[in-house]
Amino acid sequence: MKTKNIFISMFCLLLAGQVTAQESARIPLAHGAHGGKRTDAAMQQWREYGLGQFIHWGVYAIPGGQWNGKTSTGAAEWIRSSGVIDKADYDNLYKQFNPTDFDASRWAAQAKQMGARYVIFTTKHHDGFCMWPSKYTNYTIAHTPYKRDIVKQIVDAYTAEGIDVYLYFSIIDWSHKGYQAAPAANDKDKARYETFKTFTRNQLIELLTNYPQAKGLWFDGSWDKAWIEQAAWVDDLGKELRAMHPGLIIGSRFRADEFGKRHEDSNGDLIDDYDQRYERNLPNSLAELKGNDWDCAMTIPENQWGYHHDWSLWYVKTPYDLIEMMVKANALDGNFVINFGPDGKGNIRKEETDIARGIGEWMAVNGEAIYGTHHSLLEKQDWGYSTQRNNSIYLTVFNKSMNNLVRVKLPKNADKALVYVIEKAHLLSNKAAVKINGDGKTGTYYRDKTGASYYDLLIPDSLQATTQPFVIVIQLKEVDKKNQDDYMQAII
Ligand code: JFZ
Repeated sequence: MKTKNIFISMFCLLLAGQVTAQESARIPLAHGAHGGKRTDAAMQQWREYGLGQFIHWGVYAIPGGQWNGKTSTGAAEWIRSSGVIDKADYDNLYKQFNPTDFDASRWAAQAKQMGARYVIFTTKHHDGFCMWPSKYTNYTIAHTPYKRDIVKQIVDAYTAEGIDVYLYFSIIDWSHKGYQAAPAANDKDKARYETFKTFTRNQLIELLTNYPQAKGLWFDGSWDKAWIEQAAWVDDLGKELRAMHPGLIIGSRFRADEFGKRHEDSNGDLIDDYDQRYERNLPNSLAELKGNDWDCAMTIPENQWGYHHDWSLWYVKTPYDLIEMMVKANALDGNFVINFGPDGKGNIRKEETDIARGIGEWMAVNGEAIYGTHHSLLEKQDWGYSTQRNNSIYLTVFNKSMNNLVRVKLPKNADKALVYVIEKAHLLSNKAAVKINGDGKTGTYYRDKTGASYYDLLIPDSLQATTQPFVIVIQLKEVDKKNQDDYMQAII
């Protein structure tokens, strides 16, 4: 009896040991992440964008979420599978796609004014309709009354404005006979799926060949089991595309590793160049990001990407809402991308135009706090978010306190002999100096038990009634602690 128990405990110990060893061991992966964070110039440029524009445009813009008096409350670009329109009707919509009002240079000028540094454009959404004249299918812009290549017009107009172009491409393609969401169950389906793989590869090579100015590919719809199963092939395809297009940027929504893990591989490493999981959803801390690059694509109403006639169905974000999200994203080292869904004639709706203008006006004054900045050394504080470039820290204030002070908490210096002090502060909008409570020169400040110090910045009279977030730029200095006229004080 006793020996049996010993045996059992020994067995358990052995098992536990194995589990721990497994947890810490890295799994050798042929198709996981390849290498660490990119340091090349193309990726560096991507990191500095701060703000981008997304455009969802295709034949779904014609119904605009409504058909024969019925309204779909789902995403307008998904109307084909919403039940409000017959699939056959949807599949014939391209015969009437004739966006005669479309003027790519007008859209590009608007994006420029908004402050967007890159655009992501839907070359092909899940329906499979191609906004470029692909030679691999007839379901393209070339076979509409409009005829002209829309992707080319977008690429040319945005590039002319100095806005980098990224091509959105859906792996789901409801128009292709070989497309399947589930893994092939028999040889016939397998053979069909092979035709779809060839088609997908051809189209991607075609896009990079036709539009060499494109900086990257923004993949979508890659969650299908059938696609996930093709990990090795997809990985090879990615390598092929990168080889033909140096600097090409691809997010984490393209491929899975050989164990079917997406975004992060089986070792927890980010697959490809940036994390695409923050869709309509912002992270809350740097810690959860694990140092990875990331973008956040955001809709203006909840989950509407393509044009929808009736925006009264949802809360519509204001420029203020979007500016706050954008600043937060940048304070956490991400890019923020705002989606536009033009209508079937090629017009950007008034609500979106007004939002673009509102954001653009703010960016024209405060863009320095966004472009090329990264998270600051300050922790998150109640007044808003902070970003940093070199020695300048940008405090974007969203919450003004009743006493018109911005209390800034500076971290404890790693060097015990030193403390951080705010050397100078000014308003980004007009460069006017911002007063520091007490005497900024001698560094009167509060310090708490943890060694953190606090400075109060006085909000200038001119801004005390503002309804807009504003930016105060501070410069920190590290000074010898013993020279400091500081005092410990209990503060709220
Ligand atoms: C996809 C599309 O289905 C949608 O139409 C739109 O194009 C959007 C940009 O991408 O939708 C998604 C994709 C991923 C998530 C949510 C919606 N996600 O990871 O949470």
